[in-house]
Amino acid sequence: MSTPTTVDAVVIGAGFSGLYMLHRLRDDLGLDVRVFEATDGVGGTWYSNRYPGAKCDSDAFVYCYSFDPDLLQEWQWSGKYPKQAELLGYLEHVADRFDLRRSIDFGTRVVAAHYDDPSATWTVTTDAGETVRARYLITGIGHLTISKYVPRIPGIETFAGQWFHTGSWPHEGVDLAGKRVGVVGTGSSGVQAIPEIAEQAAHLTVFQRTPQYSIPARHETVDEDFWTDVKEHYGDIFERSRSSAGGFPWQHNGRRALDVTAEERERVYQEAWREGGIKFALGTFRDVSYDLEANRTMSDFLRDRIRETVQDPETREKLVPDYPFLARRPIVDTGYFETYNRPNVELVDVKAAPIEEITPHGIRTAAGEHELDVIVFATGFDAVTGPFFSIDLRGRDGATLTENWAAGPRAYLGLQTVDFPNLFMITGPGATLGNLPLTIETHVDWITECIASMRRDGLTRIEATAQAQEDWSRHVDEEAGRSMITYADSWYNGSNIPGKAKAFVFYFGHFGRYRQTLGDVAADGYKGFALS
Ligand code: N01
Repeated sequence: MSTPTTVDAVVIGAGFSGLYMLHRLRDDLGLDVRVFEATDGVGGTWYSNRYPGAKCDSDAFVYCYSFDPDLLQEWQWSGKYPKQAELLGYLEHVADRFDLRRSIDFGTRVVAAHYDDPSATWTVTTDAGETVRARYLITGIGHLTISKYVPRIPGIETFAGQWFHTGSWPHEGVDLAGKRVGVVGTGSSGVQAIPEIAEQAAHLTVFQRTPQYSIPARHETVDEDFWTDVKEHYGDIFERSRSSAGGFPWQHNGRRALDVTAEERERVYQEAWREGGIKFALGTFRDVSYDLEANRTMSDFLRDRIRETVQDPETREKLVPDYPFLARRPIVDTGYFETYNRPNVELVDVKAAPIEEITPHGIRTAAGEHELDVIVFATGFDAVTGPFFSIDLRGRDGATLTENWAAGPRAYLGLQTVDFPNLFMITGPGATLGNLPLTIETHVDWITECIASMRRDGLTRIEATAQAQEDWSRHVDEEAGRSMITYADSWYNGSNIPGKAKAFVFYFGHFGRYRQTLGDVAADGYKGFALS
């Protein structure tokens, strides 16, 4: 073990969060910063998720950094929802443009971080055996990528073919030509992967437990004129996004779905449907996100679209969800439902006949065996807590997050958790989700200002108070209770992993008002935080 070097701040992760945090602390505050990144490159989720079809399903023109007007003008996206390689290229460009790589240790995983109260510092240990002492520890570890989830299915070790998780797809790709492929899982990753795999493989079997709603991307609805207009109005676009409900520049139309005629509802939904993409979820009636009856009109519209797309009557009915749209994260697809019309694609309902085992030849459900050469697990992640629990984090008096978060993760404003002074979490539990790059910028800017203010005032320790954390967590639960999230199981409420504590992991309130709250808390002398 080396003698610890001392820096002002350690940042874990070099994705969207870590890169911008480094830039702000090092280049704006002049701090000594070390960033540790477990993989060999920048990009975080966009470095790791390389499965066929992986692309951004938020609109790229706002799924990017907004902090530098020149960067916004000089970068040109190729289309509405760019592929993984383009997103990764963007983050590599940012790393080079701001000379960030020289402060990042790549291929270096933080294995432990222990807090020492008398000195108010963190001692961080890496898998290279290095120890670094820092006043501030900041996590930019994401919600998902680190903690891939593969269900424990008996017999997996006997499988004679190859299997992969979408989140750790080999960088050199996998040759699926002529193969019989099985995809388990139809979340955002599965819905993106399935159409591409169907094109490559000889035969594709999709093992679906819960059907999904999905909105067509309609890449063709943006063109040259759109990009010219975006670049001219970027300032305004991000201003609107920052004060919006979801971090995007779209607003609902101000009306309630049940106040208008059925014909008018149909007209509004059809218009948004023709444009496609995530705007469909955010840009129609204001009550579809919280009123079940209003939501039913939108869910019915979507169910009709599935029924008119899928030709085989039996397959069609298996694909129609029975829970409300927006109860899970909205998905945007390119040809997802159309894929089930291909002769080489078969849908297996594993809720009706569960998977019982993996055999040397494939997957056996309660209804029979499906022979496969390759199995793709698009089965998601042990979200939010998984990445934190993968590090031996010890707070004051040896407190651990595994114990403190046994009933579900809690953090004040999604930024700090009790017993862990000077640990900031970029988009930690209880933070808004929204348009993630904008949420990340919101947190990074807040943390930067907080550290700057502490240094000005000669303060060395900041910690969320128990009362503030409790009050915020109650508010998080209330807002989630008002949303559609309560109507389905998913990683949003901790119910995707067997045995995991069920808890709402994000703040589903209004994005703009959340930003306002952060500003007010800072202006009020960091209300809810104990500083010393
Ligand atoms: O994971 P998921 P994901 N047997 O948890 C099924 C982000 N993302 O990787 O619904 C059979 O959503 C499970 O079934 P069920 C985005 O935030 C972003 O797809 O639980 N099936 C479900 O179908 C997203 O929300 C982009 O019944 C099993 C699937 O596996 C998040 O990542 C792209 C099973 C898991 O779906 C996670 O998405 C892709 C079992 N034992 C992802 N266990 C962008 O474009 C699980 N399943 C930005």
